[in-house]
Amino acid sequence: MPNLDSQIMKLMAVPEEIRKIFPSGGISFDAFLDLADAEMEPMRRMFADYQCACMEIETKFKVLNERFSVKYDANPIESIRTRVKSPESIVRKLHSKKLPLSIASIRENLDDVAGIRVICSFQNDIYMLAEKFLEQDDITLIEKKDYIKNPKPSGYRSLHLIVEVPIFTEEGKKMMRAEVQLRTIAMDFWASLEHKLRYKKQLSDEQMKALSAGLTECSRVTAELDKTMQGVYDRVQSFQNKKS
Ligand code: 0O2
Repeated sequence: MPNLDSQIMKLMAVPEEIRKIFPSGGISFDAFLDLADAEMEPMRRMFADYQCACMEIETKFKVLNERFSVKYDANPIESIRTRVKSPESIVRKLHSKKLPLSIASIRENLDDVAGIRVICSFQNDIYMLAEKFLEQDDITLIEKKDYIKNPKPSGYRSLHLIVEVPIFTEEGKKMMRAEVQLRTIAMDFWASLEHKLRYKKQLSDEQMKALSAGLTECSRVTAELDKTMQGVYDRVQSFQNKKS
């Protein structure tokens, strides 16, 4: 993760047009910069705490992957990515939810400052990993959102787990919230491309509508692909079971 100072420097360079998105009286970039200035050390500690939460959870999934690779001779996890939400994105989210801008408000109101994305080979692996992760006695499930069984209108599919995990620091134990997103390679492929396309600018409503239809169709195709791949995997497993 780039360090906080460099992220704040980046924010300072935000052009005037973007700063204007934040009306006077609401949260502004300048207010964020004031907060960062006044509370630089607590901010640094907060970002470090979220980074630690990402590391704790990433390790838990790495451990599960290792154990399953010994037991089943296959790795359920293709890759894991972690990120701490950027200050800019935090300001935008607080502003869109009309929430106060403070360290306490970030901790209380935002569940996804620490984000962990686990990319799995097959759809069933997602549920198996989620179950084993949530069984761990230091993990508290706050909320589960199953966008695989109930995809979003955009076509977005993933399993989201909002959890609380302890981190052990020189200041003692702290409970941290994090958002874990579990997806297959196909779901990730769709979400990454959709993210890129959706944020292309200067598209008319008609063009946006045409884009939505195409993306919904792509989501349907990737869901079909996941189903077929799971079927192939299940057959391979049954062949192997017959052999042994
Ligand atoms: P980023 O940059 O990925 O962090 P929330 O907005 O979190 O308070 P909400 O809307 O219920 O509450 O959250 P949701 O939709 O369960 O999960 C939000 C995250 O899921 C997003 O984070 C994306 O990462 C992902 N996501 C949700 N819907 C879509 C979608 O339609 N397309 C894509 N590509 N990703 C999606 P952020 O904060 O939006 O962004």
